[in-house]
Amino acid sequence: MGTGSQGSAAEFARRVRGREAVLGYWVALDAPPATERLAATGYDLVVLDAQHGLIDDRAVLAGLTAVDAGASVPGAPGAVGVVRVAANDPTPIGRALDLGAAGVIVPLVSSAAEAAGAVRAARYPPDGVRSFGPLRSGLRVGPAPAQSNAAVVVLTMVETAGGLAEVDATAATPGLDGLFVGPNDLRLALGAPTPDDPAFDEQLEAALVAVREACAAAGIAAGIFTTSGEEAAQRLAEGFSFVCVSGDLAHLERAARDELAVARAALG
Ligand code: 3PY
Ligand code: MG
Repeated sequence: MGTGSQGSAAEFARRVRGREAVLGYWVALDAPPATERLAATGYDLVVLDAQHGLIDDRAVLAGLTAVDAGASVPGAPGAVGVVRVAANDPTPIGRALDLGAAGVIVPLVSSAAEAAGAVRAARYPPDGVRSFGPLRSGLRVGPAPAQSNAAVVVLTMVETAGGLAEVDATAATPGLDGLFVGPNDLRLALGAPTPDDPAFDEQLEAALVAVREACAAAGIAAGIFTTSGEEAAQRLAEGFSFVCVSGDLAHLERAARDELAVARAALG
């Protein structure tokens, strides 16, 4: 097993709140044996994407269990499981946490008021409105409500026009641990016709500076989704501390294509 504390929710929260670099892997496929292996490779967190990934409630349960299994592989440094929930709603947020997530990434948050709602959904009273029923998290996150409130990490996504316009107020939301940029949606929100239109690079980079500055002023983590180690390294150098490097589906496709090209080259 890893260091134990390295992979615990409380230790992960300490690192995120200290704005230490944490590196994530993005999982969209419901393939627990692959997720287990990915969790043993050295990433600090594995994100299960329940918004766009093929990840329903049962897959969240299987995926989080797989992350914990991977984190306990001898020699593995230990990763925690985090869920990008389907929506900013207390039900999916509470369920992801009940199923054992160390934290949640909440999509499409467009105002400070919406961010405050996400924070409340993730915390038990008196800090929030989470209902008590920690079916799986009772084994490892907290488990007492106050301990769970302290350990669970909440990041809201900046990926809408409203979210960008209110970025300073949102970053200052009490109890929020970080902002997480969704570059695809954010570029569309800036008016781009496609999520990778280079004509909007400059506007996107300006938005990223605004997010980083808002996070720095509020003393919370600045997070972002990237698609390669190279891009992740660039974002870390710029000051993002919570970076999801790349993901399973992208890697599978890339590796399959690259290996095929190598093999086909022999055919001339
Ligand atoms: C985005 O880029 O919009 C995301 O939500 C990250 O997957
Ligand atoms: Mg998005």
